[in-house]
Amino acid sequence: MDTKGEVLQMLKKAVETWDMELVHEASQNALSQGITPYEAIEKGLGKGMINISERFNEGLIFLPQVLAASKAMEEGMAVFEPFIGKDSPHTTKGNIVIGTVQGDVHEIGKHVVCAFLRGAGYSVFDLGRDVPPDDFLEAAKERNASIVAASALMTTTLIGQKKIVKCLKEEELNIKTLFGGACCTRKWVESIGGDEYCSCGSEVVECVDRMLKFNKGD
Ligand code: B12
Repeated sequence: MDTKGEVLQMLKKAVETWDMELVHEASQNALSQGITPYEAIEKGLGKGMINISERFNEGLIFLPQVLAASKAMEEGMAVFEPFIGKDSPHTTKGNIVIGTVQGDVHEIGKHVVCAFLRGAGYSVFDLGRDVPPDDFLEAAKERNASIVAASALMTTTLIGQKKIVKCLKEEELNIKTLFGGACCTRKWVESIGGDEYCSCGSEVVECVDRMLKFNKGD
């Protein structure tokens, strides 16, 4: 029987080697060992993706390999998703509209964030990738959202987050904004008048819980 550490390593390796068979084997192994989906995603699959990012940055691998690893990560997440939030309450804690900003197709990190928030009992409406600012606004009104969240992975697309803040402020809607993504920082979010920044999936639930509690106290 593999130890928990070994199974997490297997998940990491499966993404690093974009080995679909290993992704399934390791994911099933994790489930049968009672490893939580959160741990499997953050400490297993996610660690593999971080390693892929580093190797890409160092020029050791190229876009096709990154894409293959991304697919392996998504495949693994799909195995865990049905088990996330199985024990969470059926009543929703609030509606969240999320998407990746216009011009940006990166969405693995956003999927991690969605999975964790759904698991914590929020209703999450994922608009996908390359989403224009107006679409965030319309979806937020339609869904009566408490929070609009947006991911941006590129310096060139960060501006999309600023446009979302502008759109929401123009309509004077009482909706909070939450931003993240590799090139997004707390300083940037403050500079555009956004409400919150969160750097990773494992902290997002705590962050959103805090934001909405603050809302209720208003
Ligand atoms: C995977 C990847 C891709 C995949 C995306 C697949 C997919 N389905 O998403 C593919 C191959 C398609 C791709 C394409 C491109 N990519 Co790319 N890609 C990456 C890479 C290697 C990893 C990103 C990733 O998935 N990480 C794993 C996840 C789990 O982490 P994460 O995204 O950071 O998310 C976590 C947190 O940031 C946070 N978070 C994320 N979103 C949100 C949102 C909210 C609301 C919150 C609260 C938190 C949060 O929580 C997440 C979980 O912990 C990064 C390198 C990097 N260092 O980020 C480059 C990177 C982002 N890509 C880059 C580039 C340039 C491109 C391309 C333009 C390449 C090209 N020349 O064609 C195209 C983009 C086309 C476009 N218009 O968008 C650059 C951006 C440079 C910059 N600073 O502007 C990077 C940084 C690589 C580099 N060093 O050059 N890419």
